[in-house]
Amino acid sequence: MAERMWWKEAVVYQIYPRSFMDSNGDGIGDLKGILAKLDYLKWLGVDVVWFSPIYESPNNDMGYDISDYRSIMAQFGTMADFDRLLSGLHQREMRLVMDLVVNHTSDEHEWFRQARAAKDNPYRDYYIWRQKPNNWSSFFGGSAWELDEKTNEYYLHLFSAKQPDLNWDNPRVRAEIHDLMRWWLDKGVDGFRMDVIGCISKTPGLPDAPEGGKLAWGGAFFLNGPRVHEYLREMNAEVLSHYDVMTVGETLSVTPKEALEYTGFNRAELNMVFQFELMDIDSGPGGKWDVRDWQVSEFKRICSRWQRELYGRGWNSLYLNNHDQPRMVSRFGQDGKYRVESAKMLATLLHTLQGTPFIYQGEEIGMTNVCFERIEDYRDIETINWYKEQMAQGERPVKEIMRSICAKSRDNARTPMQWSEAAHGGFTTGIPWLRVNPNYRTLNVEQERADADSVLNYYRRLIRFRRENPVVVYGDYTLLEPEDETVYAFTRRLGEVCLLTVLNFTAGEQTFASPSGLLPDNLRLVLCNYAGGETSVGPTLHLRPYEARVYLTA
Ligand code: ISL
Ligand code: CA
Repeated sequence: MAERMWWKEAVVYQIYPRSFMDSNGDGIGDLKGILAKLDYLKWLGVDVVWFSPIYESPNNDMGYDISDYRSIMAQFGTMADFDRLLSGLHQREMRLVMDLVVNHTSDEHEWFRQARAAKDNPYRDYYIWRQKPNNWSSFFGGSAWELDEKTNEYYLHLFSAKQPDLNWDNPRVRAEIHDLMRWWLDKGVDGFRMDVIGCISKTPGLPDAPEGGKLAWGGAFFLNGPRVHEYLREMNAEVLSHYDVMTVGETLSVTPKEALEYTGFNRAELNMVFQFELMDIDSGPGGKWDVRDWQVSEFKRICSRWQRELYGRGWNSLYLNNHDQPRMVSRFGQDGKYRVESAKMLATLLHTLQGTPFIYQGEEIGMTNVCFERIEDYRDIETINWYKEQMAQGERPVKEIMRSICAKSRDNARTPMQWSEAAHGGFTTGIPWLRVNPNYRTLNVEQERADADSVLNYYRRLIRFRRENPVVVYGDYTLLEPEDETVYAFTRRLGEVCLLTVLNFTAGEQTFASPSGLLPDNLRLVLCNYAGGETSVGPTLHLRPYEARVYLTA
């Protein structure tokens, strides 16, 4: 069994503060709003809360463009509010993980103001400058380079032009980052989620991407770059190893082998990373907006590869959605007739795989994608830029563009939390910064709390189940029937204890033939998203649409 650690046993809940709870009617979620909901989080049973960025920011990318790492965004509240929130969490025996966005800053950060003031400014080398841009495209469309008119050079921005990339090859930059991390850790925060941390080291010389013409994807020269592990080991030695914290790095396009280089128990870098293989399952060759069908066998193959390859050597993070991704029930389940069943089915997967589960706000009530009809209702820079680009190209009909946006826009996840059937879902007494999903009248926390069979109460049960059964945290993993295109079934074992999860991924009834001889005969049903159902495992299980069952040795 792997060494026991609190962050392996924890369930994490991600809060997107702008959309969680507004306390003062300005339409923007805030820290006092979160404070008012701490008892809810405690009731739900989560151990750790992660806040998407709450630092001072011009909000070009909703807080992922930070202009001061040591102050709280005025719209969200004050440092005093933050201190109350942190102690409120600690009093309730929950921990807080902060978002650390240090691949880039805002162009309004003091470092960048200095850097662009003159070529010989001491801060110039905090960023990455060239007389001529290379051909890299940015994540948010267009070139990854912006001309700074005053000094007549270009700076690199992998994201928007208001998010200049920091130059991690400069030791002063790294020391500044270590300092600000210590500053938050000394305040008592319990760890960091590190934004695009796999992008911090760029290949020297910043070579052109070979394929493509004018603009091309330069990922080969900045994803898991040459010095990223050196920088993370240094950060661990300088900062992290001196505190009892958890860390999770966001690493785009990592394989399990690369993930082990970040998270291996002997590596002294990070505890876990977010992988994107599963999130890319429905993206075609044209990228995320090029939506394609996926197969259950493929889904199982991806999950199983990560389960197998990290077992005993590193640690998995588990997530099915977040603030950048569509709602899991709309994407991997079904948000119509079987919304409740399929949300619970996916929740069962999330909580019985090996790794640390991350719940994204609203997931626990089965919130769905929103699909606004008009582009004016969207707020996300990535969505808006892509829409404009597509319209300018004029190759695709608007309808088709809006269909992709409906499936993939990050705003699907960012519509306000649905607390009650009051106006705007009880999120605000004012006008919300992003429209509430109109289904809030029948899909909200208040109603689900009162309903014993709700998605919400099922999450509560799953979280408790995971806490009470070490096999879920530390057991090994075996996939059953890999080629089955309808059912995902796997076992987890720890010593004599065996757990069996069986999930129907379809809207039809299915049967599952349990592999004879492989399973102990004293398995008993402990969790199910329907009433009734076979309580022990015979040769054949009959599954209803999106049915989920968990069996455990008696
Ligand atoms: O959102 C994405 C897919 O639609 C990703 O390309 C995303 O930009 C990538 O996962 C990096 O995300 C992180 O860094 C971004 C920020 O916009 C995201 O919100 C954040 O999670 C830049 O800081
Ligand atoms: Ca507010």
